[in-house]
Amino acid sequence: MKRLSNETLSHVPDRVQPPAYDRTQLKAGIVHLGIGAFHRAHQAFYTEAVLNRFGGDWGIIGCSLRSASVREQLAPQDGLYTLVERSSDEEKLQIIGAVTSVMVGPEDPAALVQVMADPAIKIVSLTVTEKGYCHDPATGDLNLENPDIQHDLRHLSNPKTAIGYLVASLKARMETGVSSFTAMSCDNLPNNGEVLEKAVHQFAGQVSPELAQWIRANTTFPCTMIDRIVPATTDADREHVESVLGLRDEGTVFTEPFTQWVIEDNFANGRPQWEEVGAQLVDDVEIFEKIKLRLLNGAHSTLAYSGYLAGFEYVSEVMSEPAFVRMIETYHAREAGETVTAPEGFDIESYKAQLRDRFRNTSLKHRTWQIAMDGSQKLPQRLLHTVREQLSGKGHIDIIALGVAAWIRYVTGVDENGDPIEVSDPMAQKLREICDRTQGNPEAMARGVIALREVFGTDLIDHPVFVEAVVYWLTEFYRKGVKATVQAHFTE
Ligand code: CS2
Repeated sequence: MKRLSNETLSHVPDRVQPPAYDRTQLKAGIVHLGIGAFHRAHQAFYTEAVLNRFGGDWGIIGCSLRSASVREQLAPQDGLYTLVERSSDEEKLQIIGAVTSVMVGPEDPAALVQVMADPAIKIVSLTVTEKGYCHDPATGDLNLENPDIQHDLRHLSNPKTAIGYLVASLKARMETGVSSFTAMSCDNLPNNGEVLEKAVHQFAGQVSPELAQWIRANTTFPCTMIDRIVPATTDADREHVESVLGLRDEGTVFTEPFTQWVIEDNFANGRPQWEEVGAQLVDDVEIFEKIKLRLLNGAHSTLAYSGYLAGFEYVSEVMSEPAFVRMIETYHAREAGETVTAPEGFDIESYKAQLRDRFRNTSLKHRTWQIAMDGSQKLPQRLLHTVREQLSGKGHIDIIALGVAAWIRYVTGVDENGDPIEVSDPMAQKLREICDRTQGNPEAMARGVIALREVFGTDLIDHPVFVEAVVYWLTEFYRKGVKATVQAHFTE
């Protein structure tokens, strides 16, 4: 079967929307670090819409900082891939042409630094996941003990981390008199621009005061709120696209129709007209980010751990179980709902109902296991900040405590049938050791995990209300199982 490419693009059927601009004229103005499925379904989708409307020089050089798999998918296809938007009863296919090439950092780090230092590059954007910031999630400080950060401080011209690449290329720009780019985080972190800025400044401060000063004066780090559910692509997805296109597309991405992007309008060196194609350019992103992280991601993580343990493979399956839906409705109404105030004109009740509908989308195969990844990096901003706010005002924390207990039960690495769980988390080993040591004693297990300062900070360790609530749920899980516990507590 022929591959999708510039040459075969004209063969795609009419129901598939191709790029509307001349790709041969497309130049790159953006380098994106972390070209996974999420970027291809979100920022590249908005940029494609800008190119479709205005043409221009905002093509994207996509970079992988780890494996070569995306390059292998996209290079033979000249960067083209199919984006499939699926609701429960409809699907829309579009070919995205915004990606001009894909680079693999580890193959030649200096070459990537050089590309990032090119004056044509005006924006470097990132989706490198929470752990890619190499920071301490509880304090937000760059973790100077992180072995990859230590490597980058010693070998700045051949970096490994996103932070190292940013500082190395900004240093090259300073030394050659090239104006700075904008560094734009698109990861699911509160104040993601500030997190990135702090990490870059702390790293640059270790390199030279002059560089740190130059970055402070020239580089901007807008905050963004990004939202679109993008499950990992499956073989069945690729086969489906092949049957529609009559061409093989190894790089296809499936997503939902919903999409939202709120961007702080703080760019050092120009930007595409994303506001013309649906993005919101605003002065302050914080409230949007807080609403999304707490109502969407907090619910997602709670559903993922409890749902996985209850035997559900996909989020839509968890949402077919009424007790789990009631649990999330209660979480939305009370715990997360009580800590967010919607901006003027934002109908938060419809937003919550819409979120639950999005989770119910049966045409997306979103695995609970996928969301369960990296809990140690996600829990602080998704659940624990809410706990702190609620505890300070004696608010509800029950379902958050349930979510934390489900996470602890999950990272034991053994499910309720005694089968292994593949726990993917930078702290997996440490977590496993605590759980193994305290096996059979849910209270000791909960206390042992909550003592992890990197995740829980220092204030929750001895908080009697929080600790007691987590111990309660974990004990229930071991006694009755997760599904029966949720059913017992969230029946009408
Ligand atoms: C999910 C998110 O994998 C996860 O942890 O909660 O990726 C979620 O799908 C997106 O944030 C939706 O915008």
